[in-house]
Amino acid sequence: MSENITYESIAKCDSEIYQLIQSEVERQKSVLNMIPSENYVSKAILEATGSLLTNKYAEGYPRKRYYQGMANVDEIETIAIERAKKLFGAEHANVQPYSGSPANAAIYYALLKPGDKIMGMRLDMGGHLTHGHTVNFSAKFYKSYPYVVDKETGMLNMDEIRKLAIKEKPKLIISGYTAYPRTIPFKEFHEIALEVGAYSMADISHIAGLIVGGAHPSPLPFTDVVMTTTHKTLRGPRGALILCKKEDRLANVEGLDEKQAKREKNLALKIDRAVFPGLQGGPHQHVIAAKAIAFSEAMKPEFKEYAHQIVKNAKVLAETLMDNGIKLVTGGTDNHLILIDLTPIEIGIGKQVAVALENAGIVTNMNTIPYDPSTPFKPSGLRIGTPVLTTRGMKEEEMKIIGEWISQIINDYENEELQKKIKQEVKELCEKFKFY
Ligand code: DSN
Repeated sequence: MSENITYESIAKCDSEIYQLIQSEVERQKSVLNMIPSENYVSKAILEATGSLLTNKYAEGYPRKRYYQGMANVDEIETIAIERAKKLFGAEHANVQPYSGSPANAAIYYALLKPGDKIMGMRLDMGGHLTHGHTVNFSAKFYKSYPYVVDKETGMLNMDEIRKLAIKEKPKLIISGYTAYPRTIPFKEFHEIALEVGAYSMADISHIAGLIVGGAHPSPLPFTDVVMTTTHKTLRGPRGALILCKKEDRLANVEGLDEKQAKREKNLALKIDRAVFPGLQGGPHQHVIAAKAIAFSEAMKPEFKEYAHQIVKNAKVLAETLMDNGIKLVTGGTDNHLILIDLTPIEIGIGKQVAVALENAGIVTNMNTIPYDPSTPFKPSGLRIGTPVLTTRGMKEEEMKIIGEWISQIINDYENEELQKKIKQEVKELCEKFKFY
């Protein structure tokens, strides 16, 4: 797939920004982008995010707004909602969240009271800041009881997670991660939530594209609330989406009259009201239009192929790395990402290796590994993924080549000559798999 994009108007009005955008276009074309949370969107999505829908204020929801001139954006938002529900098999969808963190904030605001207990995975184990990390609002307004992965295997230990849930009785149990390379047992998480009287929530930001493409089990329809960003494997614009059940199975209606009880039981309404007016103002209608396009792209048969190819590519890449003696957290992958444990080479060298790889045209990110003997600023891991390479059309054959390059750099990360040589080879490979 190859897409031509030009920015003639920006060139005419602001040469400084134009030059930087052009450099970024060149960078994205000429490197192997292996950051697992990034992707390259279609030209249709770029056009929608650059459209004049950005000019419109639209506080409220379709047919319940505070402004006139809503005919087109009401239609667009309604289409986006209906497509999201169909794509994921959800009872209710809110397409307004600006991004993942605000979406998670809205979910907590809808379901919890300040001081309620939440349980998500610890950040340094592969969780997310908004799942209860100490420096984040999620642990300031709520009491966080994080779970960890098993020290031996690097995998989720559902017995331990269940024990913690029974002990702490959280109001919300969160599954979904940013650096976990294995299948997530969403059903088991929901069953634990049922057992302890908690809401179940799945943050599927990383794997939403795999889920709708049939390459990872879905947390729907049973999970109470599901959140995803739209710009990762789902390959839409930068933004987020909340999906939920219509009914709040934990609603406390004691002492309420019929009308109040009906409202209290309405989970969809609680989520919508938490997003707006609870947290956000005017929704970004240009992004909502782009989300609608992304949902439609994700319903096409070729999206299924893409989702399965992401996983096939990651598995071949993981095998190639391990054949070269590279250690992987959990010993492999089931999804789009691989977490490399660099401690056998040296503790705390994630950053140096990420820089060495970037010098060779391979863009990744440093990451903590579970039970990292170093610090988050000097972690011992490297996170890599296959979504962008798959979007560009690369397959198993290319993964073997790339796996060899990454292994060589890791094993000799101070060798600048090697970096230069591989950079040239990377450029040649990228030329064969043009996207923009
Ligand atoms: N920053 C995202 C990631 O890279 O995984 C998570 O929000």
